[in-house]
Amino acid sequence: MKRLLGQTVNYVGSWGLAQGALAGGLLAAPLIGLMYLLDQLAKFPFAPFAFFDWIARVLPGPLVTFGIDLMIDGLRLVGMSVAAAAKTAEQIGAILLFFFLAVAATAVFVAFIKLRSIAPKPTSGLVLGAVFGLPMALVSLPMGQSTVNPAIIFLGLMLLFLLWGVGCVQVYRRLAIKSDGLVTEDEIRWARNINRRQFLIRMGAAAATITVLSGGVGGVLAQRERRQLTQEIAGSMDDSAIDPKGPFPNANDPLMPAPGTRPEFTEVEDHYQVFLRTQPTFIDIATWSLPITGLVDNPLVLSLDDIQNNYEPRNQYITLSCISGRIGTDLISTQWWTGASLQKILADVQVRPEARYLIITSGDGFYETVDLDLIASDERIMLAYAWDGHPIPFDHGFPLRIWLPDLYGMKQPKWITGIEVVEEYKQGYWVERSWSEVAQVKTTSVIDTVAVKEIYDSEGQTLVPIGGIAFAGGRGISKVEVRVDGGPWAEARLRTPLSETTWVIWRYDWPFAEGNHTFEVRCSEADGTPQIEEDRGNRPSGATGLHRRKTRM
Ligand SMILES: Nc1nc2c(c(=O)[nH]1)N[C@H]1C(S)=C(S)[C@@H](COP(=O)(O)O)O[C@H]1N2
Ligand SMILES: [Mo]
Repeated sequence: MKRLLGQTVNYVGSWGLAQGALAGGLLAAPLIGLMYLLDQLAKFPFAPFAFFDWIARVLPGPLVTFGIDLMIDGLRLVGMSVAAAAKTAEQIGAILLFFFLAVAATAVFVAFIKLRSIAPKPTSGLVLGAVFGLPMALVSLPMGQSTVNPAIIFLGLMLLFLLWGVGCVQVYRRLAIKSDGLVTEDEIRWARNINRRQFLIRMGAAAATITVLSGGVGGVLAQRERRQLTQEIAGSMDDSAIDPKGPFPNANDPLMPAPGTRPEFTEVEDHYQVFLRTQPTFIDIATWSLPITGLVDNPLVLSLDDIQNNYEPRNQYITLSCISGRIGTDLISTQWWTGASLQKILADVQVRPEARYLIITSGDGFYETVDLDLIASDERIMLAYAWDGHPIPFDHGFPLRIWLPDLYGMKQPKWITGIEVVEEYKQGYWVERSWSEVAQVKTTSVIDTVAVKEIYDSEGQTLVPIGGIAFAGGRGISKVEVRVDGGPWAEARLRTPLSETTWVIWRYDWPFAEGNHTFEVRCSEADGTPQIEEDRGNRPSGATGLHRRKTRM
């Protein structure tokens, strides 16, 4: 009981917290929806993603990795493709996190009020909105890609948060204050007209309507923008100058992959994606150029045209893989890359003798260091601008990314915005977060399929096609072996790879036997070095161990 304005106010005892949380959650949904709409309309930073990205950047590396691991394990547990679902899961996680923080903020606010026995005035919601919104807005501001004045963005976001706070307190008051304790004439009239359940239903319906409408319109706008950007990117470059990949170099190989083996060539839209932010980075080609500065005698600022036209294009079938992949990974894909040899470009900037490294920076805040000796030793290292004969899609690094044979993706910046030639070594983004400094691809082999349904008879035997991939970075594969139920290793047949830097498709036709069986695969590098069989997790240097598949037949 508390005297306020000469009237008695009576709060529903322990229900207050839950009702505060309910109010916070009820209004957090439309808040999220409206922020999403503003993001699509005027490129406002979307606070749930911006906040999530901020956390991922400032938290200690092991904690971030732990979070990512948890998510990947979760996806695998429910049998989802990590390559396809990871970003979506992350985005949903970011929105849920924001939602629960909003709920928690409201509950804490209510707890504070109850503790102090204050009867909240509607305007006290401004405090709630400011306390929750201010850090969110401040963290979000630098994440936006908007051309709108940052002050306007800040005010716009704060306005939404303040409205949310005021709304929360209003809803809370309506839910938590017993009607006999209402304060103003207005409230008493209000309470007479609708009861608490009706109020909740109406509020819920209104909140849901705003959420669905703003989310839906935002979604449509987002799709339209994606199409627009894709078109813009397609028009940013003279595709006709890029070699089409033509027929596959191994088109005549008689060994057909076992049915169910992943495609040997990954279509661009199916290529796995990994990037540190919640959303891909879009680089506006109208204002983009590549400065190469630092310890050079002839600093250059190259346009995309320069890189494409001044240097002999190099084409290469390339398998790229991610160090976070587990045994049996699907964070691995094979594409046709085109770019300019970094050796040739560096020759033009005239690197000084004392220089030892390149520091490559990216539009999303990512960076990596590349040893100049490595570049000098391999002319294939390139700054790539095309995949499958077209500009690299914006999720994959438009307009420019580097390729370093034999290394995991984490060493290979996309969305390159600058190259500095330096003498001092500096750890890259993921290296700072306790991943491997070298990140050389670990040799791995995967059973994609035990094609029980494709069982067939040949020369008096009944055979089951089994197949998959083997990959050893730039070191090549000489042998793949399969073992059934711990028996002897039997050699699989290998299909000629698309290039010396792609995975190899293998196939083993196994004499069928009824029952439960465990299949295992291992491989050897071109020089005979066997795949590491010891089970070791992906961190810090990439997973090792044998891939197994159990099948009942
Ligand atoms: N700028 C930038 N480059 C990046 C990353 C990133 O987050 N930002 N991720 C790296 C990682 S960990 C991998 S595995 C590859 C993935 O490239 P893809 O998404 O085109 O498959 O990009 C690498 N380059
Ligand atoms: Mo990666």
